[in-house]
Amino acid sequence: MEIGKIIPGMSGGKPDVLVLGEVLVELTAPVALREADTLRLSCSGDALNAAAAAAAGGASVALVSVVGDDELGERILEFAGERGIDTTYVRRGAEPNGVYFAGAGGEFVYARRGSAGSTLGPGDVARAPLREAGAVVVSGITQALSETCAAAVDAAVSTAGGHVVYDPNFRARLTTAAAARAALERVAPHAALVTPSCPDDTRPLLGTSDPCVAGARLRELGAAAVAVTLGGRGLHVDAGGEPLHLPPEAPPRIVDATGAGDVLAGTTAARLALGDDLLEALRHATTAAARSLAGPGGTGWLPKLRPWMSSSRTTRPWSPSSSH
Ligand code: KDG
Repeated sequence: MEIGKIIPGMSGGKPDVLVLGEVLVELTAPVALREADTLRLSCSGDALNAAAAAAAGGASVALVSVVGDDELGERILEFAGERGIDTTYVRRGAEPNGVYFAGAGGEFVYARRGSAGSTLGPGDVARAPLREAGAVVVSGITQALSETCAAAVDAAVSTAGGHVVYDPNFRARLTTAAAARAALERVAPHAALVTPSCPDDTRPLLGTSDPCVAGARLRELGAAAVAVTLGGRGLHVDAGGEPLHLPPEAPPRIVDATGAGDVLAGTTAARLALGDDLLEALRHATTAAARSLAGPGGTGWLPKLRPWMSSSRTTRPWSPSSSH
């Protein structure tokens, strides 16, 4: 078994952030998929997008994953390395990499069953420094890929020594609402932060499109804090006191919204690991997520974050009308 490339100056050190999950080959059409004859090839997947954002957010980051032992696997490792992600804990597998096709009409088609990434398991987690990392990012997508992936997430969250950041990321093409809800219930008690999107995650997983109710239900399930993402309307934050509304930052321009939630989770994990409090971390993360919309593909545009300077946005107590 060959393990991925080592980033000079970083390997051997303990990463601030570990991100678990599958990296996907991303094929994007400039038109609807049914009409497409040319595709742009890049690399994506929630784990890679979150890891790239965490690195841009100032953290040292390592990916825990499996990629194919082929040319596309090489490309993934190079793509990750160029974004400052340590791939020491990426195993090379005999299976091909998972792929998704994205069309201009918002279509999203997977070819990932039996992929290298879906063979990730508890053994891969055991080789990674889970106890030492300041934060660990896991997602419902990873839990939905295979039994071994679900077991890897269970092992990671119960071993993690730092903040567990969990994005439920419900995907009806990968799992059922009942299975995803059970997966969420296993992780929530370990989570420092859960980042469901409303209503795409909250309706199937929590039976509500109300961010206040979603936040409260996740806290009842054991999450220490919840940041419900409201698309262009910002975040609803419930950390146990009075819930807050964090307004959005205007994106410089909108090129591609894919992966904005991953950028939010990865940046928040980075900032928590580096010592920010939750609201500071989330402010950085909303800035990064808004900027990511200005670039193509799942990783989007990820400039390095500067320390939080803006005083133009304020947090205010949550009221139902404040999200509209
Ligand atoms: O938010 C979109 C991303 O999550 C994207 O990278 C796709 O990882 C993905 C998935 O499995 O749907």
